[in-house]
Amino acid sequence: MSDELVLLEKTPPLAVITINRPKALNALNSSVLSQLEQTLDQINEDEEVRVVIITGAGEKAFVAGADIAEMSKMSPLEGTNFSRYGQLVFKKIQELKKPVIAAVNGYALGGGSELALSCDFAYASENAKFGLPEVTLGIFPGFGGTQRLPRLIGKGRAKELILTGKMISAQEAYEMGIVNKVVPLDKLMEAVKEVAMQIAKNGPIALAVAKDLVDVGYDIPLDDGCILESRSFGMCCSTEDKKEGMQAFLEKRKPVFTGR
Ligand code: DAK
Repeated sequence: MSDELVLLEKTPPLAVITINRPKALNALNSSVLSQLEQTLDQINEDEEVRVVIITGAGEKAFVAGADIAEMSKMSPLEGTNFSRYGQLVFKKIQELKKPVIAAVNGYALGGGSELALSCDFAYASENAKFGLPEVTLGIFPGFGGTQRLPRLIGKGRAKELILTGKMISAQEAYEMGIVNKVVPLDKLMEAVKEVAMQIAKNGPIALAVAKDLVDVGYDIPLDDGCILESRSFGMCCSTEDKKEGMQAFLEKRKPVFTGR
């Protein structure tokens, strides 16, 4: 197994990012966050990559949270910096120009749940467990969990999870809308790659704009969101991909999108 804390496996049009600290159940320390940020920057500019998948090394954990050993020693200033940096990295995932899917293959706790929440959507294996146990440690979620979870599943259910710190099964997470699909562990990557390939066939500019419109539009009034949608649609009409997509339909062939 590699010493790298974050692995990147590129098989265009897909890229798989693996958090690789299995002995610590892939807990996120400063070094992991920093390598994750560098990997995201690299992928964002890589035109061969159309869809990104994030998963955890091993069969036990996606990510068991922020690194408790590292956090236990932090001064207030270090804690602030760690928090700001984690939020920045997770925002990069949300704002990546390509769709990002979480393949949750085990424990997704604290910062691990927040990592999955910062992706565009998640699939989980049957053994996966979700939870935000921060309050049991005397802290609270700080990588966006108090903000993204209620937007996804509603305030009441989000507060129940955040305030109890309890763990829930993959099936419960599915019923709440935290994950879109639950499959056996040995079928997880296959299922995620299948949906990723379905997405990767589509126009990359349309994907980037649609992802952004959903995220930005969610937090603004409907009328403003619709204006944003119209203007973005106008911009899309100037792309070669729009011309190619419609031409291909009329010529009864598959489109070849270039992202231009
Ligand atoms: N950090 C560091 N090490 C961890 C870890 C974590 N989150 N989770 C597990 N490990 C390590 C264990 O210490 C153990 O190491 P060794 O003893 O072997 O050296 C190894 O991984 C295997 O774990 P266990 O022996 O505990 O394995 P079990 O199967 O018995 O239990 C478990 C699995 C997932 C139930 C258990 O490991 C566990 O409860 N882990 C902690 C889960 C947790 O509480 N996660 C939330 C962490 S707090 C903020 C920003 C972010 C955050 C908060 C604020 N601001 C910006 C304000 C985020 C906070 C968190 O994520």
